[in-house]
Amino acid sequence: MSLQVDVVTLFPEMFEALTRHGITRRALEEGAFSFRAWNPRDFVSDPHRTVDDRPYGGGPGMVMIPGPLASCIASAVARQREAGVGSPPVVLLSPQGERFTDAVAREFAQLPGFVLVAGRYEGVDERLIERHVHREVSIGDYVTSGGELPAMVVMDAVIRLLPGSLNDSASAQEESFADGLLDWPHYTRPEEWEGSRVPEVLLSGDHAKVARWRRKQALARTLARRPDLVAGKQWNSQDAALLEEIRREQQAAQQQA
Ligand code: 9D3
Repeated sequence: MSLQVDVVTLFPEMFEALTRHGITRRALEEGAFSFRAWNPRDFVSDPHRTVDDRPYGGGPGMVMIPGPLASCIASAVARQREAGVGSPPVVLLSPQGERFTDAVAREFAQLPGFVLVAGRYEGVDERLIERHVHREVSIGDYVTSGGELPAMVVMDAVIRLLPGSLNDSASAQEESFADGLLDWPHYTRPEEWEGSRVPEVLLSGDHAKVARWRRKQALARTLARRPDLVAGKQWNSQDAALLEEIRREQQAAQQQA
């Protein structure tokens, strides 16, 4: 059975960015996952269809009231149960959440389903979180205008890992974060563009040489740009040799300067 994803959001149309385009659209059409958005506004009956109110204790902005969110989450969870998911985790996208990483994406991709809750305004009434949210996830230390884009980031990263997604198994394994290194540089035609040539090794047809060059580039770039990714890593003898070469070359360059 395919992954069941339900999202609670005041802006269901935003998710058409995923359902109407690219790899994620294809995965949906192929049945790799099922998706439904739920709008808390559809769960309120007052004339103004109120979903937010002023914070107790004062201060700027508005807070999402718990009632409509709770009804909405209940419907989303009910749909998951009907689809054969036992009790799905309810995941709130929140600046207070644990960081969303490749490891979390792979964990979510193993589940039968989950419910994402995207907040708007200053946040969500804490009692709703205590009672109905199992996990809080943040995509990083910057401010977005709501939880929708973060929810789509989570969905996109998870969907690409699903079997039956265009980007499954082999290629997903080889990607950046699977082995903890950044990508090597890529080149395509033309061979010379505005005076810059493609590195000769890539034109050599020597596959072993190309593979070695790419691995070395990936190691050098990761060392330079993301030392946090390589700190304390255990290298095999081939990588250790390439790293030693990189260090020697850097020292030589330093002597020059
Ligand atoms: C400027 C408002 N902030 C006051 C300290 C709080 C705040 C409220 C609501 C900040 C962001 C938001 C909307 N963003 C999210 O709900 C969100 C988010 C994010 O902003 N950054 C990274 N990950 C996420 S997940 C959900």
